[in-house]
Amino acid sequence: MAKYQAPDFFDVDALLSEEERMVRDAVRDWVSERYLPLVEKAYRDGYFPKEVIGELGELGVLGGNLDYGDFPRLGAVAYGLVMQELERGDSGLRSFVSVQGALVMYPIWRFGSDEQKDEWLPKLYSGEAVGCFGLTEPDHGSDPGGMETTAVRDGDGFVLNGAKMWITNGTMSQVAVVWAKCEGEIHGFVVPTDTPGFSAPEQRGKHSLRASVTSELVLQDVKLPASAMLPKAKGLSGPLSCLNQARYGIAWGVVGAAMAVFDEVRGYGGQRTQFDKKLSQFQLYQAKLVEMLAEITKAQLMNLRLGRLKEAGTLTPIQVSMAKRNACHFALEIARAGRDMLGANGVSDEYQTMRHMCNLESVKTYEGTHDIHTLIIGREITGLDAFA
Ligand code: TGC
Ligand code: FAD
Repeated sequence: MAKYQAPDFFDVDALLSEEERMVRDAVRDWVSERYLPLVEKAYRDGYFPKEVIGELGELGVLGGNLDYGDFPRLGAVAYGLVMQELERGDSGLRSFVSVQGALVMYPIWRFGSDEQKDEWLPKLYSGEAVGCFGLTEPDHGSDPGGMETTAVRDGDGFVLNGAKMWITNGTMSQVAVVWAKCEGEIHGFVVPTDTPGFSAPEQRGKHSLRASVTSELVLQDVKLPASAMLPKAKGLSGPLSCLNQARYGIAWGVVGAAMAVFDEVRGYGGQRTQFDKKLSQFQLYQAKLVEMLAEITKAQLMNLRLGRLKEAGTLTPIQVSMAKRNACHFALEIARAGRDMLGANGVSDEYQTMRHMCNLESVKTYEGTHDIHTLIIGREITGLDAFA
């Protein structure tokens, strides 16, 4: 495979600190050397290559953005660059890290008790334990506020009943953060997955994110002590705050996938000859490359600004919605165009573009679909709530 040449048309590199570049380059090299040789087989056979989990811990990317204990903390831009590089490998890899850090460690860190933090954060940070986040249900995806999973008080503890669906990492997790209604109010629960009554059957048959584990969570009379509830989360804003963190990572991540596609088709056009000319010499081929690079460049700049706002503590959820929506839309458009530009080779798994394209269909859907983010931003612009 030719060496990866990351597109950086506006020299965004020059706007990064030396430390940010070092973190990015370390993950970039790890993805090239360690992960890319594994991913096509994993994708074809439909599994997550678990052997990388401990290495991700050693790289410091699992919850690396959290200010906890002696974790060496990554700034928001460095964290975003890590997501970009991981998703250059595969959206399933970035998903694993997003869920672990933004959707499992973050709620425990932000809403958990000291005991919950001490029990789970170090193990999740190192990769010794894997976690999942159960919000979506079979009948409640875009509308999580309608969830039907219940937590009923039982003596000093709770009994959980219900079902979650499309849960990343579910089957391979040791801990699940499960959202349920208790006396009509949404609360989060830290559920060890060996608790009797809890099971997480894997959902097979995906055309997308095949190198990622996706599962149902089934909760049948799952008895938990009072200490399992996240004490500081109450209402839908609890899980939605976690989504802000994960959506931030996605906005960066999908640009990595788009950058990988651009690199592949730029290289291909310079090699492949038709009508006695390189494909790259045809105006239509060039126009497609230009569209790709323009959207990648805009998204890189948007992400950098997003990250600096996050570091300043002024980033709003609406800004995250705009970045997630825009980046996913254009990354998918770029991958679809790239697939076409590779001709028949574009459907072969000797090229990575179609894998990215198929993955991005999921990424556009999860963490709030394109439509849902449109309506979130529309509500902000107009003051009128399309969900009410
Ligand atoms: P709404 O009335 O808008 O809000 C209810 C309460 O929540 C507050 N809130 C937020 N808080 C923090 N961050 C946000 N982004 C927030 N958005 C809203 C809001 O202020 C209110 O608070 P309070 O105190 O007044 O109660 O509620 P709604 O029911 O109308 O919500 C609509 C909507 C569309 C915003 C929301 O439900 C939504 O975002 N839906 C999309 C669902 C989604 O994104 N699910 C993702 C599941 S996890 C996942 O996909 C993981 S994939 C990971 C991987 O593999 O990488
Ligand atoms: P629906 O909500 O049924 O939407 C279907 C269509 O209707 C979409 O096009 C949507 O935009 C549109 N629509 C819905 N409401 C409106 C409206 N008001 N106005 C206009 N259009 C609307 N969830 C988790 O909790 N944890 C996870 O780890 C997780 N991982 C996932 C991994 C994968 C691979 C996938 C595919 C999903 C994952 N999800 C996870 C679930 C994901 O968050 C949901 O699929 C997503 O929120 C959309 O919900 P839905 O699939 O029920 O679609």
